[in-house]
Amino acid sequence: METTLIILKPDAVQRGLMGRIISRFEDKGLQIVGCKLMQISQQLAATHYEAHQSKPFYPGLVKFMTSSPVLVMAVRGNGAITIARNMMGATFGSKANPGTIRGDFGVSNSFNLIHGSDSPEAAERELRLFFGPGEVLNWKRDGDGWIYDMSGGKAE
Ligand code: 3AN
Repeated sequence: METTLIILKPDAVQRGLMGRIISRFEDKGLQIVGCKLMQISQQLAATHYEAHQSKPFYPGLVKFMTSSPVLVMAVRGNGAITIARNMMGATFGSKANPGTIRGDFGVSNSFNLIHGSDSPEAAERELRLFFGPGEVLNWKRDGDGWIYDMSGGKAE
């Protein structure tokens, strides 16, 4: 099972889209194993986006991400990183396909509603940045036997 970091950005929270976006992940069969509303500090934004520090959009990105609360989630499932990225859609709302979160809920390129880790290494790093010890719960979901085929001894 993979766990990925999802951030519902300030525009998603301010526009009242949290419930609808969370529902998409639950409807898909992914499991929420961590969730909290928080205000991202300048320092956390700088660390999270350090790979983008030299990009022209970086100052605006940090200003946006620290401007208002975000909802951070740890989301788990088989192939959760790729599944979540596909559900999010292309980076820019104007380009994202219908049926994706960015494609259905936004038109802006800078205010693009959601972040999702893009690799297992990024997920591990980002989960550690945003969640402290004990904040990601390994809870048993009773419906898993109907979400995954467990007949071979592992989740398929
Ligand atoms: P994604 O979130 O789709 O993985 P990345 O990792 O390429 O996109 O970029 C990180 C974040 O930086 C994006 N979520 C987006 O908010 C912002 N960003 C990327 N490119 C631009 C751009 N050209 N103009 C404004 N913001 C951008």
